[in-house]
Amino acid sequence: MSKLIRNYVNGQFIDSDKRFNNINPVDGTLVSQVCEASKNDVDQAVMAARAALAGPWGKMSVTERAGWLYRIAEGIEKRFEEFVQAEVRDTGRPVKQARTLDVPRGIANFRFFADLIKTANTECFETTAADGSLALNYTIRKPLGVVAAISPWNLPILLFSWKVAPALAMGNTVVAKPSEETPSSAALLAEVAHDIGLPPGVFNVVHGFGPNSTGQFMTTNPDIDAVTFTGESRTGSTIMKTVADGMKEVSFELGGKNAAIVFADAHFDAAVNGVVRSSFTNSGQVCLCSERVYVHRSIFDRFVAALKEKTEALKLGDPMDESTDIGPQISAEHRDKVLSYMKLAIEEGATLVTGGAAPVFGDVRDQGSWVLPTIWTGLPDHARCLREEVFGPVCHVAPFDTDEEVVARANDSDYGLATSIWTQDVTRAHNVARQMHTGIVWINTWFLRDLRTPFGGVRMSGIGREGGRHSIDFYSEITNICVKL
Ligand code: TXE
Repeated sequence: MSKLIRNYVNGQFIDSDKRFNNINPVDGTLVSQVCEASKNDVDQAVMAARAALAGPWGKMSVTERAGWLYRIAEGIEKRFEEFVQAEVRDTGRPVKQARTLDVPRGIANFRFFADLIKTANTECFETTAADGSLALNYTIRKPLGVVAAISPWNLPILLFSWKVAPALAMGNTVVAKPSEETPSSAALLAEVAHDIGLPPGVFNVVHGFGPNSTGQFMTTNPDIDAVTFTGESRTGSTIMKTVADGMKEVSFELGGKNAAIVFADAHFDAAVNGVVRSSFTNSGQVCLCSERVYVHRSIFDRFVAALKEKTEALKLGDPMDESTDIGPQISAEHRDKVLSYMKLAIEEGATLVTGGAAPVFGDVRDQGSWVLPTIWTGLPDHARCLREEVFGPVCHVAPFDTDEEVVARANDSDYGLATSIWTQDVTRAHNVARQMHTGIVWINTWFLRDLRTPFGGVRMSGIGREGGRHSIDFYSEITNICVKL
């Protein structure tokens, strides 16, 4: 029997008459029913979060607060396999990915920010006043207040905890909404918080959709102090307009149309394997995935042939099978969007190297949301398929001749999240890296993350950075205090 997922408001699990279905994209079966939070539920959650700021949570020492984060991490660890199953059922992601990346990172996010706040420092300056006497300028950090955290479906627990953990670490209270497509791991996190006795109102989880639903009720609530959001660029823009009047702080991690650049001197096999990973991990549903691949003309044909061979060897299958590489798309709606780009690519003049359609399994998976990993060549740079984020297992491979040319073409995008560069020439690597208009550049690797480093993009890819001290900066307010001695 499917489970009922309820909202977690002020330390209570609350029901609602309005419910929606959570569907397993592997075969279209029902995973759970989810209570959609009403405007009143969201208002109650924000009020509880506001009240909790004035309670013991707001007066707690850093060490005590860090203790709560460590206990949350332990709580996830104790229910590790339940979190793994929740992630796999909601998304169809391969179980090996949930076990090695998603859930471990969820745990690590809480531990990392608990460690970080214990050593976070502020500034102090000695200033000479006009009369020659000294003054001390020092800063103190305070929580922002009530943080509204809205997260997407592609990396559910990883991105949800990436917002909740630093917000709590800095002493804020949180009203958080997972994507309507992936409510289960956030619901489990609410259970963990409840079971360890986190004070009521500190962490609230509300479920529902965006427009005219829970997401909009959060962003239009005048009593929130900040919004942290990961999702589509257009949604970011809508949220920004919504919160402009109240002058709320925003942190946005949005879409990407990332380039991978493979030079003739790259380690060939490493570059091929790297591009397979960067294009098809999580079935292409990572904001960092490279949908535009530029390969030096001298190795182009060999590279495309090797990429085709490796891509066709990827195993689509039962996500619970440890050998599965590729799961379905998140939903039938998203699969249809990806398939529409596959049709458009051909209309725009692409040559199909592999994929380009939904697979036919001849079993229950035909009720699911699958598409084949797809490679195109031959599109002109202005093609919509090269300018718009598809967010599926697709990449286009184009030849280039010179460094200047490829830098200009890779930068010619409305987005600016990540670039990966493949070369063994250290001077070229650094020269190209510093010219990229993206928030992140990887050289001879992809998606190698250190939680201390800044994460985020430029242009339509976002506003602000998160990670390490950048998260501390976003999730706190600074007051400068000047003392004349
Ligand atoms: O994103 P949305 P969706 C891209 C990807 C994908 C597309 C749509 O191209 O195909 O976005 O995915 C909430 N006010 N990315 O529909 O709509 C929503 O309920 C407040 C890129 O999932 O942006 C969900 O919790 N909230 C990406 C969250 O916002 C609103 C990750 C994301 O939903 C809202 C995912 C509103 N008006 C998709 N509208 C990345 N960059 O990592 C929606 N929401």
